Amino acid sequence: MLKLLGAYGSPFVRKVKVVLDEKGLKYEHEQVVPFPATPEFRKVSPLGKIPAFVDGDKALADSSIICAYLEKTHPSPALYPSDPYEYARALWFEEYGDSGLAPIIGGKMFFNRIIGPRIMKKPFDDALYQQAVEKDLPPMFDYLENQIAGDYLAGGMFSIADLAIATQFVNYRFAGGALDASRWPKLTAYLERTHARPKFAAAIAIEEKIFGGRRD
Ligand SMILES: N[C@@H](CCC(=O)N[C@@H](CS)C(=O)NCC(=O)O)C(=O)O
Repeated sequence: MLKLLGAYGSPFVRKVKVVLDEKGLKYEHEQVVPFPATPEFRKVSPLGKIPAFVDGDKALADSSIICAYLEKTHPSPALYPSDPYEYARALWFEEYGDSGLAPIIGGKMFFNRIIGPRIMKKPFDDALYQQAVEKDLPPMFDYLENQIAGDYLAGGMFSIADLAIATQFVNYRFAGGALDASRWPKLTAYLERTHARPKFAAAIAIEEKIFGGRRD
């Protein structure tokens, strides 16, 4: 049995969930909130972060590693381009989402506005939020706008690149972020298309019930 461990609201857990769903796999999804990570959870995720993943007697942590494993164990449909350069570009966009967008959208916006106040009893820091929206993100959105040439970011196919970028923008929306379609028209249309894919839309719909409403 395959098991995904990690909580709704995490862009990294969502990334793995949509990979599992796109590949049509059956799995159990156990909600694990890592604040704090228990010693039991650290046995499968030594850094104490979500997601973790269990396949029978095998355990893995980190969304990128789990997705790479799933591609090897369940190659169809492929979610990584086969051309070497496009494959590497897909990994680059995955990195851009995970290490570029996530600390800003996740840390300064989503965590700051939603998780901190709701779960950690930490007050919302408006200055930090505005810094993300006004200073940090616009050049990153400019970069992405310039990278979108067709429907997808890499290899002319829906791939891990699109998943890793689009999942961050789900948190952006949950945190109250709005994208200016007149400034970033290609990015706006691209995200609408990607989020409307049936598996992505279904994953978002579940979380919308938890994070889509009132913001503290
Ligand atoms: N590189 C990791 C990042 C995972 C990550 O940062 N997860 C956050 C939640 S979105 C977490 O578990 N944070 C708990 C902590 O840092 O202690 C991945 O891709 O899985």
